[in-house]
Amino acid sequence: MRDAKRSLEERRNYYAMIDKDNMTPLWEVLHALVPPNPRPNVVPTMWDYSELRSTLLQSGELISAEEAERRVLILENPGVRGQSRITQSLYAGLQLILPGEVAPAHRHSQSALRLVLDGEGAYTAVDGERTAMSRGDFITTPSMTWHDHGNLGDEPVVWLDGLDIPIVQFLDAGFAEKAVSSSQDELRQEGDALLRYGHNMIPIDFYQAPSDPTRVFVYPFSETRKVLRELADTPADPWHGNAFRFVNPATGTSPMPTIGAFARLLRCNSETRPYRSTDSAVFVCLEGEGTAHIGDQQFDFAENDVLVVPSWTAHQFRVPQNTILFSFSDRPVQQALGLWRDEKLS
Ligand code: 1HN
Repeated sequence: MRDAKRSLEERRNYYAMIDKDNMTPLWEVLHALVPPNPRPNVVPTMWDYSELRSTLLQSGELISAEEAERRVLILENPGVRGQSRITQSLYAGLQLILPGEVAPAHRHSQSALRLVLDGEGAYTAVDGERTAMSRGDFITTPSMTWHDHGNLGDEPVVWLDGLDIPIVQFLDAGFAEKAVSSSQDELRQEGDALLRYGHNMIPIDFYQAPSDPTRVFVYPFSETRKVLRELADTPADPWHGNAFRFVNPATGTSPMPTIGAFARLLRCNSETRPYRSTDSAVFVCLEGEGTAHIGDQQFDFAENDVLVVPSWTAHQFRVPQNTILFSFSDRPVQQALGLWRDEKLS
């Protein structure tokens, strides 16, 4: 029989030898490379908006939106600090814009969404059209669209940014450029895109591929809320509640190819059954409150709180009142690649 200790030493020497040639043995890492199921580094977590609001407002005294270009506190998942990501594949941050401020126009390969959380009076312009931002509005800024923000009102405005930064980084496919002027010229009147593409009709010769981003760049919360509220007493899915995915109305697919977005109403005194899927998700409470069980952790959440559900982590929600949750994830990427899986438990 061979001496196991000697054989270990032989192996180590061998590894050191091949290391010089930029090689390494697969058998030492195979199980980590190809795990039997997802082993996310990101962890379940929550940001309590009521606790963080004043901290965020303090950043307004530190730097202007103009100087910062975007005055944002990045929400870094505690499992992967230093990587500017909230999940393995997505970035999120809380952006503050004060009255009179402008966040100058630029564009980049990374796709972005905004979910308006706090304050009235701000706008976002996307490719020459402005939209006023109201609480709960879901706004898209697809890849390479020009965008700038401003606050015409008299109160601070805060929204959540979600971007596919880690995906674009992983693929080394990022480009960005600044516009010559900080605010875009208005090319179309406000509301044009929603009228043209978002009311059960689209222009007669307009066709898009399933991966093309939506021209409807604002999904007003007034409309989302109306749907959810008016259907609140209809039968709910035991795992999802009354849950919907946002779509590009011209294709029926995700508004942007890399980020999927969802909204659900969980009925008063209900509990969803445990569920898991391979797309790590970011949830935001827009109305109501409740308790989220995510893996072995429990979070009491209220309006504007931000929660992370890591990939393949069983989670369920319990709510004492009608509660509306917005969420986003990389689901369309996984679905396009044939990787997405989910499981309805118990
Ligand atoms: C960006 O363009 C915005 O337009 C926000 O508001 C956050 C983070 C990284 C790169 C670009 C915005 C961003 C960003």
